[in-house]
This record gives sequence, structure tokens and C-alpha cells, in this order.
Amino acid sequence: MPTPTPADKFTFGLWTVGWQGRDPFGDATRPALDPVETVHRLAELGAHGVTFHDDDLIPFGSSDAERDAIVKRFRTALDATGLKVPMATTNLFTHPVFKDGAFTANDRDVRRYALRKTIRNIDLAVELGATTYVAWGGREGAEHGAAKDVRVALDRLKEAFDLLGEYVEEQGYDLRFAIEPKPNEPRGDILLPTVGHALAFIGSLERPERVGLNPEVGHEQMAGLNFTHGIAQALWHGKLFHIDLNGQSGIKYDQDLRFGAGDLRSAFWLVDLLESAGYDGPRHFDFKPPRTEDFEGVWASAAACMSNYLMLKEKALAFRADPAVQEALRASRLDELARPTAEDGLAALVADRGAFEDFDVDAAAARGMAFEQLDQLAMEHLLGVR
Ligand code: GLT
Ligand code: MN
Ligand code: MN
Ligand code: MN
Repeated sequence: MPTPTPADKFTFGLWTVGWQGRDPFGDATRPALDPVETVHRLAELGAHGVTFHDDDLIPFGSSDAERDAIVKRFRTALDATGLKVPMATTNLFTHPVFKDGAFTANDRDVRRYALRKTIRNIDLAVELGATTYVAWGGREGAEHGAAKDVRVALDRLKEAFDLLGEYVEEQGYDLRFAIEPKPNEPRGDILLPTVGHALAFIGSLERPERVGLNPEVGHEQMAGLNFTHGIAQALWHGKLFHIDLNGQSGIKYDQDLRFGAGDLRSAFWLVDLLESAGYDGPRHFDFKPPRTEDFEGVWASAAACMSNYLMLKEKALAFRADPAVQEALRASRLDELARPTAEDGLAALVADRGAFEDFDVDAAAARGMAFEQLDQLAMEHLLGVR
């Protein structure tokens, strides 16, 4: 089995392995994990980095002195292990004050508090070396109709990103924002529910170049969408700033399974895309070890996220290198897709009788695409028989 090294850029949120198993129906099944222990365990497993929400590291309501001591201890663990902090984020969803959202709460004082909480943690994130700041708006949404004026809420959301961008620029920070879409849960309907919604929103910001995406596997799949296609479009726009890898089985509650569990074929195509597109950001796991597991199961699950990625990477590389696959790609005419439709220009296209008047529609319609043979080769690689 392939062994991860820091060069693979695998990262984990403190809240992932640290999830205690609390769900809407049951209490915690595991005790809290000390972030310092998490740093050491992740380093031993071969991870590159660790990420956090402000409150994962510094319990909500800590005094300044407690905060300083916690950060110092955490930094010592980072220095001792060489683990990096490439990304951080804000918890704008746990405390009851955020019950109607943070940047888009109807209450203005809550919105101002949310921005200050975020700015405070941005300072810490940059101090610890982060270059990406994730914004998951889990509570930015609604369960009722008239209770949320969505167009006005989007004005407030834009205002928040514009202010945060202004702050980061003013401070001279090397930090970009990555919006994480999700269709629902915890709100009935969340604003910016998919990659596509978020991409369109970014275009309306004051500093669109500073804002990209942090798509999560399960979140797009909860909306019934093809995650790999969403990532391909994010890459096409130059907006894949970060990624949350996990597993999901179809359209249901957010499962946050370990990467590779759930839709395995989708995971294969995702790794194939990330590796062939040359994505060089962190491979960040945002999963929840199921509440059935003790700590042994938690670390086994974390290790499996990484080894599943590496196994899929091996399979994807072998798939692309296989001469039979290259032949099948030609038979499916991928090389033709890569060729511009009218490199001869509009005038030549319009004058080209072969393109229309003399075009043999029936012959073209009769051509098979040979996609089944190509897809079966992928299946054979994935199942290890090629
Ligand atoms: C929360 C959410 C995740 C987000 C995290 C960032 S927190 O666990 O379910 O998808 O990535 O705020
Ligand atoms: Mn999720
Ligand atoms: Mn999650
Ligand atoms: Mn996530």
C-alpha cells in the first residue's frame, strides 16, 4: 500500500479527526482530542498540514491569556513536527448567536460581530503561515420564505467579502478566500448552494481575483451534481483555490465519509482530474470518522483517506499511460474535441459548403462514439484487472 509523505500535501481539519460523534439524535461517543496530539498523530501518519476553525483551537470565550498560551503550545507542536497550516477558517455556525446566519444574519450587530470574529482569526491564520482562508456559510440561509430577502442577503454577503478583502489588502497579507458551497444542512436552504452559484457570485465582488472556491465532494453530490465536472469548471475559471475531499453515497444528509468511501468511481475520476490538471494545492480531507469508531478507528480512517487517494492516483496514472486507453481515447475522438471548431475563422465557416450544404448528416449520426469500450477500460484499471 502506498505510504503518504508531506510532499503529497495531505491536510486535515482539527474538527475532522476531532469530531466527537455528536449528531442530531445522539451524544458524543468519543472524548475531545487535544489539538497538540492531533498535530503529532497527523505528522506520524505522513500528513503535510493541519487546518482549523478559530474555536477548534481556542475554545469560544477563552481569555486573552488562555488564547496566547494555547497558540504558543500549538505552534511548538507545529515546529516540532514540521506540520504546516496552509488554511484556516472561522466558526460562524456553532454558537446560538449565529442561528440566523453570520454575514447575512438579519441582525446587523450579529453581522458586525461575525466580521470581527473572522478578522481576528485571519490575523492568527496569517501568523501561522496560512495562505488560504475558507468561508463556509452553513448558517447563511433560510427555512422560511419572506423571512430572508435573498437579494438583500446577497448584498450583505458581497459587503462582507469586500470588507474582508479590503482588510487583507490593507494588512498586506498573502491570503486568498475560498468559498465553500453547500446546498443545505444545517439551514434548510443555504446561500451559494453549488459551485456554479458561488462562481457567479465571485464575479460581482470588488476583488474577484482574491476569492475562489473550496468545493467539497459530498456537498455537490448532495445536490445530485457531478463533482468532477464542478471541479473541472472551477479549474477552467482558475478558481480551485482549495478542495475538501470526502465521500458521500447519493442524495441524502451530509455524510462526510472518508475519502474513497461512497462513490468510488467519482473519486477515481476526481483524482484523475486533479493529477492530470496539475492542481498543486493541498489535498484537504474534511471527513468525519463515524461515531461507531474509537480512536484507533479514527486514525485508521484518517490514514485510509490518504492511502485511498494514493491508490487512486496510481490507478489514474496507469489508466492514462495504458496504450489501449490512448487508442480508445482516439477512437472516442478526444483529440477532435481539443481542436478548435473554426480555427479558419467565421468567414471560412460560413463559406464552407462541407460544414452544412454538403454535410452528410446521416453518416455523422451513424458514427459510434466508442465510449463504452473506453469506460470499461477505466473500470478494469479501477478493479485491478489491467
Ligand atoms: C463544517 C462543514 C465543513 C466545512 C468546515 C469549514 S466546517 O464541518 O461541514 O464542510 O468545510 O467551516
Ligand atoms: Mn460535508
Ligand atoms: Mn462537514
Ligand atoms: Mn467542508
